[in-house]
Amino acid sequence: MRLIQVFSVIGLMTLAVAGVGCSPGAPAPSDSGEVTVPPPPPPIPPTPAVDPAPQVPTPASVTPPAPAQSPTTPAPAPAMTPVTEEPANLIANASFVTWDEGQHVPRHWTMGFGFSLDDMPFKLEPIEDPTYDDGHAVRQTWLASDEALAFQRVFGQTIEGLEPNTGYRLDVVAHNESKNVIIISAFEMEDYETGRVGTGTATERLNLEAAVITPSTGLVTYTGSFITNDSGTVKLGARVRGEDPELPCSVIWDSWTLRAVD
Ligand SMILES: [Ca+2]
Repeated sequence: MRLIQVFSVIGLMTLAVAGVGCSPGAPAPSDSGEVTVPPPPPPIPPTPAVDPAPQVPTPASVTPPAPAQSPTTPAPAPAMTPVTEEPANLIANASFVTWDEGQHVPRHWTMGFGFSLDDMPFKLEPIEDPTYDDGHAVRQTWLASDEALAFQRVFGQTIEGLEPNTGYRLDVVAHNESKNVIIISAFEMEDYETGRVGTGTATERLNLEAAVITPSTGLVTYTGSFITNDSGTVKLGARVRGEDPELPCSVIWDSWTLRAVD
């Protein structure tokens, strides 16, 4: 027995020595004392000497030459849907949304210059209703004719910064509840602050009847146009036409829009 054990130990040592240099995963002896050794890896066939393949660029790496363009050829424009941008509305608070506290007229609008509240020939009342653009409108009620009034005293707005000798279009959305015709005129003003009218005769200063507001049963868009004279400051104002209008009468103003015409 002892001899067998000694030989076994020697055999193991021999195998251990023979295993030096092997990978750590060298096989361990099995319980039966036999050692299983994995077969050697098959020999790697020598790589045949092959001439390197010619360097052919792949299609993806080929950069096509840029097309020849003459210096005068404009670059192609990107495909876009043309957008015509409408000029801005030149009237402030055009939809009658903003009223300053304690005021009897919407912000940026004027009326009754020089009158007291008691003797003013017209009055304004705000209307808040989703029927109207931006949910706001204003009802102007005439208690007396304002046809003979100086133009700066009638209801309207003075617009500064207009181009002289330029066409402008006025679109007014309104409901003329009366049986009278209301005229919106454009009138050249010399000065916004003082309300002085422009130079020249009244006829020369009055550009036109910018819009004619005929009686209606609901909201209607009334359109007119005018060409400025020399002044860049114009007042748009509304007056009842006729010497003997049916009074009182009223018009609901929903929005006024003034834009330059190309
Ligand atoms: Ca409105």
